[in-house]
Amino acid sequence: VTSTTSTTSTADTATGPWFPRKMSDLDVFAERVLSYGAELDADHPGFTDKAYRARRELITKNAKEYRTGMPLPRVNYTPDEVKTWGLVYDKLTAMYKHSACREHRYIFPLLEANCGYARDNVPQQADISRFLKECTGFTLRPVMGLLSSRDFLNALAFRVFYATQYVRHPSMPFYTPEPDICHELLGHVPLFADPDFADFSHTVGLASLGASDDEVKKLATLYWFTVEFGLCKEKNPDGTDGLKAYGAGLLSSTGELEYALSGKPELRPFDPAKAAVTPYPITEYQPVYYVAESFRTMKEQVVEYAASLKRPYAMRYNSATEAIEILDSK
Ligand code: NLE
Ligand code: FE2
Repeated sequence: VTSTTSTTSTADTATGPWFPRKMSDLDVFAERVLSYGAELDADHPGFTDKAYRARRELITKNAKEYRTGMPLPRVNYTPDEVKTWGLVYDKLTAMYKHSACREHRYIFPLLEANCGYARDNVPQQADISRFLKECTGFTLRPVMGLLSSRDFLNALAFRVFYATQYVRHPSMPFYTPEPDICHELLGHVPLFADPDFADFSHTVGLASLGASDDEVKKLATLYWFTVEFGLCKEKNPDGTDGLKAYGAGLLSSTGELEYALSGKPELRPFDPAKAAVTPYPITEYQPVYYVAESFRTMKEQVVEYAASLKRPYAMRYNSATEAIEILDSK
């Protein structure tokens, strides 16, 4: 049986937790932000900065009010915000040459050519989303701050990536514990233009639909050690073994990118079952990084792991109707 009817309700279904069935079901996520939303947490560097807080509130209001089908909100960044972006941009783009994985290095110049990526311009979600849609079918949506792991992963099943639009506090340009536009645009966006990475993210998203809390936690942890903080081996041009970053949390932090590749932190060979249950801190450099044999093998390992999770029925995403179809329900 294939069925695409659904209602927007947050009640659990008979077979497990509720999950979005059509694109507009994502609209309920807009106001369900965990922390760093309109109200900053007390340990945030901008907590006592009144002007920064007011600015954040203005930018996150767009996300709060965004609904499926609306044009993506454009933000007029202030000269100070552009300055912070430029500082991060200059330092990171210089490091990417020797630290970023091949896929990231390949796509970055295309973003400069097509999406307004430049040291003196903060690119707009609308332009990037249009570009990604053409490359891999992924689109962006604005978000106020951190979503729950379930909501965030569920959206990936719709080939939707939630991205913040505000700029990090100017007092901490080279490491921030929370996502900001530098993290999303410099760290995540390049890989969403890569077809293999897009399919991989989509698979993780599908696996999260209706999954148990325990499974969602494992998938989110796996996501953390790969998409956010993953390292992979890559041959250097001279044939020797090299180590590169593909995790967005590293590719958006000059401080942690350097640290991760410095030989100081513990490196473990990537194993999805192990990574999925490894505890991690969120407000400091990671004590442990998992190293994949290659970007491609990481993808294959995670897809295999996701397939091993037992589901009550098979699901697929229909990109024409932008809905999840349930197949062979038992
Ligand atoms: N630490 C990252 C940065 O400074 O860009 C952000 C990580 C968000 C999970
Ligand atoms: Fe992220």
